[in-house]
Amino acid sequence: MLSTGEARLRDEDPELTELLDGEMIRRDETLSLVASAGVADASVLAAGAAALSDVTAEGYPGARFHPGAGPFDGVEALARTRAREAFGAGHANVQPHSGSAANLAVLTALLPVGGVLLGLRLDAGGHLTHGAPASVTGRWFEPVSYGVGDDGLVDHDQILRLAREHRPGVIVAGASAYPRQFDHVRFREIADEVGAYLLVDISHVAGLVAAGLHPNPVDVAHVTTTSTYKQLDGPRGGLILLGRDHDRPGPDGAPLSRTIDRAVFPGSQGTPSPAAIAAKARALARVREPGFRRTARLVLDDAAALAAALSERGHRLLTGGTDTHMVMVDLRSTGLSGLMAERALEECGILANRNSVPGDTTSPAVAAGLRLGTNVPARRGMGPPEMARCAELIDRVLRHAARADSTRHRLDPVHRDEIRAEVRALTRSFPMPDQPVHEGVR
Ligand code: DSN
Repeated sequence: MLSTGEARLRDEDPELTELLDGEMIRRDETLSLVASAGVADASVLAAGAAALSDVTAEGYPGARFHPGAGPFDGVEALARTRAREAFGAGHANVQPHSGSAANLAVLTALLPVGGVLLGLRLDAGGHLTHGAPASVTGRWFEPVSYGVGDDGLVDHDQILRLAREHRPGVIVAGASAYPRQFDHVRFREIADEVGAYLLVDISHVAGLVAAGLHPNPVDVAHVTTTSTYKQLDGPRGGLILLGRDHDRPGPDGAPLSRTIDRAVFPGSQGTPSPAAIAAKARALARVREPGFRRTARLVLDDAAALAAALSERGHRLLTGGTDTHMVMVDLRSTGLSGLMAERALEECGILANRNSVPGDTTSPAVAAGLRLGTNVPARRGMGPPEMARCAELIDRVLRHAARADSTRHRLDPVHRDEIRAEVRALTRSFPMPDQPVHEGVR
């Protein structure tokens, strides 16, 4: 039974419907190992598609700049409560439109223009919004970056040395492409020694944190940020969480929570997205359910199995393995760039994105590494045996790609079709979790 909206979409806009149906098929038939990808729960999508799409209400619950926000006030208050409960936070702001928007708001709250920002370098796994030159955070602020040691691990001695030398106003712990846990307590000690604020960005591991399978930084950091779509099975969006420091005075003398809220609205965003906040509220309730924790456990087990199987096949992994959902492959000894590997895998129905690795001399658009993650396979119910199978398929693709025609970089069609069929058989055995599907697609 189609909803009125879906039926009209299908009748009135076949061109768009065909593209959307194509996406449903693509999701089903490809094996996504994109580390930043997740799967929004069907109930999350339903909450985000509800009537709140039409609400315009700047401000916060009980203090709006538009009338008619009663039900939305209740939804935002619920989302804030659930965010606090999910992460043991003293204060939560659920309005950021993304993790990047959350980081930008926090940095503008804590740092003056030109203030020193110490974060992980992009090629060592840092995020654009941690002070990368291409980001506004690298231009408004004075970025200083730390890297990793020869073992691939964050080097706390280097961070301390840089912090003493440059006296940052904010130190960022967290990454987009780093497969290990951060030592939040060590970071806070360094921040306290130099009088910096500590921002921990848990976008990539928020589900593991919520499930209690990864250290929770909320009470250690001054401020913690996350996106909601990677591991929380939520909508596109961001969260800002404050722990035991939420009431202490911020840089402007007001309580830190108020300073952060003002930096989101009116500081860097106008009207929030009420429908997205409803979807966040739903996702934040799900993280407390046993099924969510079981999947988070599987995410970790799958990543460990994938890393072990790739290592056994001779692939070089950054840091030698993983203790998150992420596995980083260093391709420098294979003759393949990250771009070549990504394209060859995609030809076979396997999705994983190219990524810079420490000391990379190629551009980020080419990159010498490949980033894998297990959020999506775990949500499909794939376990360690399937991860061993994935490693075998990836290994075959990369070996064929390394021997491929060096000018065209195309796989032999026979090999490609053979592997693609095996990928299809695997994905057919583990369908995507229940989500709204356009009639006639399956
Ligand atoms: N931060 C980007 C990533 O990790 O892929 C997108 O969320």
